[in-house]
Amino acid sequence: FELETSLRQALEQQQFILHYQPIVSATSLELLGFEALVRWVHPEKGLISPGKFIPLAEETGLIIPLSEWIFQEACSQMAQWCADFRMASSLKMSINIAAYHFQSPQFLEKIDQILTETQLLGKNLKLEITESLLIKNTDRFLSLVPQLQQRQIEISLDDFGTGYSSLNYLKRFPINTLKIDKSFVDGLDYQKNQADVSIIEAIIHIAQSLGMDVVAEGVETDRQRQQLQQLGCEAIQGYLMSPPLTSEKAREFINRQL
Ligand code: G
Ligand code: G
Ligand code: MN
Ligand code: NA
Repeated sequence: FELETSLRQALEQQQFILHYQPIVSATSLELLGFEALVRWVHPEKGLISPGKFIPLAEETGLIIPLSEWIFQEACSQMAQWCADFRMASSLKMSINIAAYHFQSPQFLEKIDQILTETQLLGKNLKLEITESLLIKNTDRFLSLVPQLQQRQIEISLDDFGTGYSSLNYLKRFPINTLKIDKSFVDGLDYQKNQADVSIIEAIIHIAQSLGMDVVAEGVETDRQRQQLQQLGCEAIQGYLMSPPLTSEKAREFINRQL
């Protein structure tokens, strides 16, 4: 509860920041967008990773105001880049969506409000949801989809393959992008694990046949990048290209694209 009090204070005192990790083309390395990743800059403890405080925020209900702040911040940032860089209008900002936030009745209304305020277009936004969120909230998802599509907001399925991936779900749900989990990408190095190669191949085939794109996460070596490219994966994200970056560093990353 001590941490809960400080989490509440952290929100009031704006101790959260977003980092942005580039997502690039596997072939040309051209920038396609960023994934927003939240961090807590604790006055004494320094940077705290979301793995440590998101679960607590979920238990305490603080996840809603925190998620709304994340959404607001990521959209303002993207709108700023769109205003400053011509090429940024083709980029997508991916935001991780927490289950409670997704379930909140004001979810869509709040998105609309933020898009209006920031003047960001829906086509510059992508929502990252996990398989477990999808499976526990299928009705909610299906009722939101037409509204999101109307706004050209896309949806990625995060950590794909690690949860209860049901192929039946994939067929039924209009998801734009599958994010292949790092655990499979790890196995691509040095042919360490033939099973991982086969799984990635299968995921890419399924995605292609259902008209979805694929992003591979946690790409750390050029060998992994090459293999992914050969397997037909169009987009990659990982330390090979860049770790999550501060707003300033992400801006420099965009600048280098020009
Ligand atoms: O960036 P990092 O590796 O520390 O992220 C750890 C976990 O926290 C990841 O599973 C990621 O999806 C989650 N996470 C990071 N940023 C956010 C965020 O803004 N919102 C939510 N809901 N989860 C996040
Ligand atoms: O669960 P999700 O995919 O949203 O979380 C992404 C997490 O993976 C972030 O915490 C990010 O910091 C981390 N990450 C991104 N690229 C790499 C990478 O190449 N290697 C490792 N080990 N972690 C990465
Ligand atoms: Mn993610
Ligand atoms: Na992931």
